[in-house]
Amino acid sequence: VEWSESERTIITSIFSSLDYDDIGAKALCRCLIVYPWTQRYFGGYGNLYNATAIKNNPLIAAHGTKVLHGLDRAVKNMDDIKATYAELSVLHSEKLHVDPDNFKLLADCLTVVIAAKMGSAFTAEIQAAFQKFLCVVVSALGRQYH
Ligand code: HEG
Repeated sequence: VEWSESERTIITSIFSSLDYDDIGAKALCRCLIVYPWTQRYFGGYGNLYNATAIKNNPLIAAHGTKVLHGLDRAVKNMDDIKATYAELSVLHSEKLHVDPDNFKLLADCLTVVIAAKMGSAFTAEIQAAFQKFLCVVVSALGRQYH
């Protein structure tokens, strides 16, 4: 994957001003509410009974933060995201048995949450760079499935 200087700047600047706790929790909550079948992987996380329960669940919020911090590694290794995520891909495939289609669903929820946060500052150019970045992440996380 080739990155232009402007794409690199956009990705770095989005992540440098990110509130990981807020955005991470909101993105994961949105995924669990909009695509309820994704709840199946969080059986040990307590009450996910409805949208309010999901939004008030501290374990979900903490996991959202963890997932978002997982993206830091891609930001720091933009030229080799595939290798960066080889191990995390194996974990999601062989240990967690997460259907790789779900990576795209969570990525789309993250885009919506960032867009809502940034408002009119989330221009088409920024959206294009951000979605390209997430697309490479999703592809890398799906690489070790067979
Ligand atoms: Mg995953 C664990 C990152 C999508 C379900 N996920 C993790 C961990 C990271 C991570 C960093 C911790 C790994 C470790 O303990 O070593 N996840 C991550 C990213 C993305 C993603 C970057 C995509 C953007 N995860 C994802 C999706 C699901 C999922 C879509 C399910 C719908 N992840 C999942 C579960 C765990 C992790 C169930 C284990 C949680 C636990 O141990 O409590």
